[in-house]
Amino acid sequence: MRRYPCPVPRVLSCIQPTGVVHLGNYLGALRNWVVGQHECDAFHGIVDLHALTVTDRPGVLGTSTLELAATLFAVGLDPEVATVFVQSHVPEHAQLGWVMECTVSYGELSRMTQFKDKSAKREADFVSAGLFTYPALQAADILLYDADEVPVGEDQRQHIEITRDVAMRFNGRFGDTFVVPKIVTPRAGAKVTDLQEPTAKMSKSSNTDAGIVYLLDEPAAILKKFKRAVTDSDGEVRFDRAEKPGVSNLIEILAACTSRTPQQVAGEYTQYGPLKADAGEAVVEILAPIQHRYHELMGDKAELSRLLRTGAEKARAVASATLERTYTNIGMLSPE
Ligand code: ATP
Ligand code: LTN
Repeated sequence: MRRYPCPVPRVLSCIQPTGVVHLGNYLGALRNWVVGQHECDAFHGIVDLHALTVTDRPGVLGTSTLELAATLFAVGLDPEVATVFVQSHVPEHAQLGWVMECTVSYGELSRMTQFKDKSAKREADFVSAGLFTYPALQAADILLYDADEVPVGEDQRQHIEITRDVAMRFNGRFGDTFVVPKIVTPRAGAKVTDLQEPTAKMSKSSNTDAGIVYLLDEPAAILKKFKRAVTDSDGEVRFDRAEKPGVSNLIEILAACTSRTPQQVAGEYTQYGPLKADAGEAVVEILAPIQHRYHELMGDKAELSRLLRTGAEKARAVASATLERTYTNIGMLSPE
């Protein structure tokens, strides 16, 4: 078990460097990570090894990893406070990942809905074995850091459950080694839907750009996307996700950007035009300092690399102790 208990819970969450970060990622998740770093011992990994499960083009993964790192720092993750690291910079992930592959069963992996969905979507495409064993690597990400809590959305619940199961199985076989993490429902972030298709969530993998607000979109593009947002024809401003998904999405975005409740915002508008314009302006305003900081960071790659090196060193200090404990508890022959 962890030797030195922390006074605050250790919380870990990771993000894949695939696709471009959008407003849904920010308002729904990243903004909470920024608040959370001051309340707990926060670890955030950019999981480039996980992205390998669906990457087959050379030369793109490093760039998207760097861009995602700049984004995480730009939204406010403070490298002095939180531990932000790139997964492949901490070789213990791959090493413990193998141990986890030998602890999880084929049957358990076969039941993962993410694997079933993603492999079905890839149809005739190549389905790597890594896509199948992905949850074993994810378990390693979590267990390496003695994480007490893992805040994830509903889609990741199964992967955290499997992590708990393999941790308990390993502890049962080889003695107390891993902290069994709790799944925590993240503080409610805004749910952001596609501006063109307001019943679908805003998603990196959606097929049109017009409905997605990217974190790095220019102000004019953002305002245009809001101006063209799909609403409905009854003309009444009311917060009602089921009946009025488009209008409610605009209300929720504006509320999230201005720290108000959707009901407060809804009460202030009678027409769609001003609601769209104000939601667009509020997003432009909230993204401006983030974009400024992002471009500053991307202009100083040496500094960005330094921040990631510091993160990787902090991460390795914890991860290497856990891996060593794991090998010792199994009773593997030490090279010394
Ligand atoms: P994909 O389309 O490939 O599933 P995604 O855009 O959903 O990607 P993820 O990388 O799966 O993004 O998620 C990163 C984080 O952002 C997760 O915590 C997820 O819950 C959150 N998130 C993603 N989309 C939204 C959204 N539209 N509204 C609120 N939160 C979101
Ligand atoms: N599978 C997750 C990303 C992820 C993760 C993790 C999340 C990889 N390792 C560890 C929490 C903890 C996803 O697809 N969003």
